Amino acid sequence: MIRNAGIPADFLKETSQNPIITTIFTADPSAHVWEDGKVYIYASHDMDPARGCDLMDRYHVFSSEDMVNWLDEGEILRSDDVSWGRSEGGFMWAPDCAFKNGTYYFYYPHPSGSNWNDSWKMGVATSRNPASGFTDQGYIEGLGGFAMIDPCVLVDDDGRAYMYYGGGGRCAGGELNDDMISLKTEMHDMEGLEDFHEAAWVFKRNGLYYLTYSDNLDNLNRMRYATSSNPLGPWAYRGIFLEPTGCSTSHGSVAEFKGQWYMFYHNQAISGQGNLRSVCMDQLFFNEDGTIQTVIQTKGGIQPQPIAPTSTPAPNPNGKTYSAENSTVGDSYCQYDLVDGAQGGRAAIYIRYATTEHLAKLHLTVNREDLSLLNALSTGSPSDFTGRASITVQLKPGNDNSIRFTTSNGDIRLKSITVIPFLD
Ligand code: FUB
Repeated sequence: MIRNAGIPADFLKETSQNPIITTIFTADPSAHVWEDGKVYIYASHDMDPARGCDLMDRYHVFSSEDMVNWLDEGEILRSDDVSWGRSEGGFMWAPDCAFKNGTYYFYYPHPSGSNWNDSWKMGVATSRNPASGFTDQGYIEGLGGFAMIDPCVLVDDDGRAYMYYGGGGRCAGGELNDDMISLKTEMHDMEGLEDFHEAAWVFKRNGLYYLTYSDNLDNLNRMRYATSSNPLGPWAYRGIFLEPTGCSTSHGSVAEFKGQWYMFYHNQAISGQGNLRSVCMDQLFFNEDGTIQTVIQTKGGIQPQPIAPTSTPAPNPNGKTYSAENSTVGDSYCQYDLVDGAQGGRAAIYIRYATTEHLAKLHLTVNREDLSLLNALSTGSPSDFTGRASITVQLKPGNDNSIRFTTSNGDIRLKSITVIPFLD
C-alpha cells in the first residue's frame, strides 16, 4: 500500500471546521470507510473559474484517519483518460467508489457526446489501491441516457452489489454482476421516493436500507431520504434531513466511522458561487426508531477521533521543507527548483502563506505542467503566515523538479513549502 508519510505538525487541526477541503473546490462527496480503517472521500472537482458545471474535471480523493485532518491523495482520473468520452472533455460529475474482491471500482458519470445531457454514460475505473492507480475500464452497458447521472453502488453484507443512479426526477436501481462492471438485472425505477431530483446514495444500518437524495426545492435543494427492508425497494418516504446549504445544488453521502455516523455534503461558503463548491462534514444522528435527525450544519466541525498507534504514519525521511528565501521570486510568482521527488510518483505539497485577500489564488505549475488553481484564504495581515494549503501532485524521481506558484486575485506571500513524497 502506498502511503504518505504524514501531515506536518503545523498543518494539524484541533477541530475539523467546515468546509473540510479548502485548497481546491470540491463537490458531491461520496465517503467510504475501507479495510485499512481510514475514511476516503471521492469528490468531484469544480474547476476554477467555473462555467456552469461544464468544466468539472480531475477527480481527487481525500483520506483521513481521525475525521479532522484530511490528506489530498491526488488526482485519480480526468476526462482526457476516458477514451469513450466526449471530445470536449469536462463534465466529470458526481462519482462513487465500491470495493469488492480486492479491487476498488470508481464509478463516474460522463457524457459520450457533444449533446452532453442526452449522452450520459456511467464510466468505471479500477485499482488495487483506494486512492491511486485507477485505469479506465469503459462504461456499464445499459446505463445512461438523458439526465441520468450520479452513480452510487452498495455492496451488501452478502457480497451482492447494487447500482443506483438518476436525475431529472427519475431514480433507478438494479443489481450488478460479480464483475462489478455489468448489469445482472434490468434497472427499474425506485418506488416510493417523494420529490426526487438527483444525488442518490444508499447505505445500510441495522438491516435497514436508506436511500438519500436531493429534492427539487427551487434553486436550493434539500436532502431527503426513504427506507426499505429490500435494497431495491419499494421505499417508504421518511422526510428531509439536510436543509439547504446555501448552494443551488445539494449532494451528499452518509457513512459510519468508529461508531459515529456522519453526513458529507457541499456548500459554497468559500466562493459564494454555486459552481465553486466545498466539501463539508457534520455528525448525523438516528432516533431510536431508525429515523434520521436533521443534520446541524456547523462551522467548527468535530474533534479528532483517536488514532490507533499502529496506524500513525512513520516519519518520511524524504520529506523536505523549502523556504521562500531559497526560491526564485518574480513580480507575481515564486518558483522552487531542485525539489526532491524521491523515487518519483505522488508527493504532497504543504504551503504556508499570508494574504489579506478573502480569496486569493495560487496557480500551481509542476515541471511546467499547468495544474490547479489553489485557494489562499485571508490570514488578516500580510505578515501573518498562518495560511495553509495542500495538494498532492506527481513528481519525477530525483531532485530535478520545479514547483511554481503564480499569484492572482491579490497579493500572497509564501513563507515555505514542505514536499512529502509518498512511500511504497
Ligand atoms: O456536480 C455536478 C452535479 O451537480 C452533480 O452530479 C449533481 O448531483 C449536482 O451536485
